[in-house]
Amino acid sequence: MATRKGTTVYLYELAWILPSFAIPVGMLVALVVTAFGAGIHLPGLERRIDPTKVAETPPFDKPGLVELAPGRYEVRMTAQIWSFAPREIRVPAGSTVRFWVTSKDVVHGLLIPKANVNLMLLPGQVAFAEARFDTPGEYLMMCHEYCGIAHHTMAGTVIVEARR
Ligand SMILES: [Cu+2]
Repeated sequence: MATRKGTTVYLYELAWILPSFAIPVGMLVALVVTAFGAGIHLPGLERRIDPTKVAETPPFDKPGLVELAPGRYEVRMTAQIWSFAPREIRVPAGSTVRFWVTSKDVVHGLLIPKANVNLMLLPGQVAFAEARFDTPGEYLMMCHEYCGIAHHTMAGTVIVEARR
């Protein structure tokens, strides 16, 4: 009897010990896969500019859309209370757009739900995203980090024009 009881306790113990090892190992694997496989990481020093001099620092001294090649665009964008510059971007359907964005003042966000763009914009930290716009129409860009009293008005548009 004493042996059976002892075995039962051991099995219950094992049922807790195994997950207590498996869960942290699983989390570590997820961390390694996202960091090295998906390239997700914390903001680094290499893309940092002086947040007080964003307006003078290229390419953010001239915010706007630049055509790199046919169908390939780059937008240099700044976020400030409570707007994006440029506020409107026009590209033909089928274009790939590279977004380089930073904030001039407080923490903002850039969310384009229909294009799977989701960036946190820290002052002076240059954020990057690339998106392809195949379907003509208007794509809402909005700030999704609360940035003050008029946060809800901070929005812009990507207009994707049909090719003729
Ligand atoms: Cu905001």
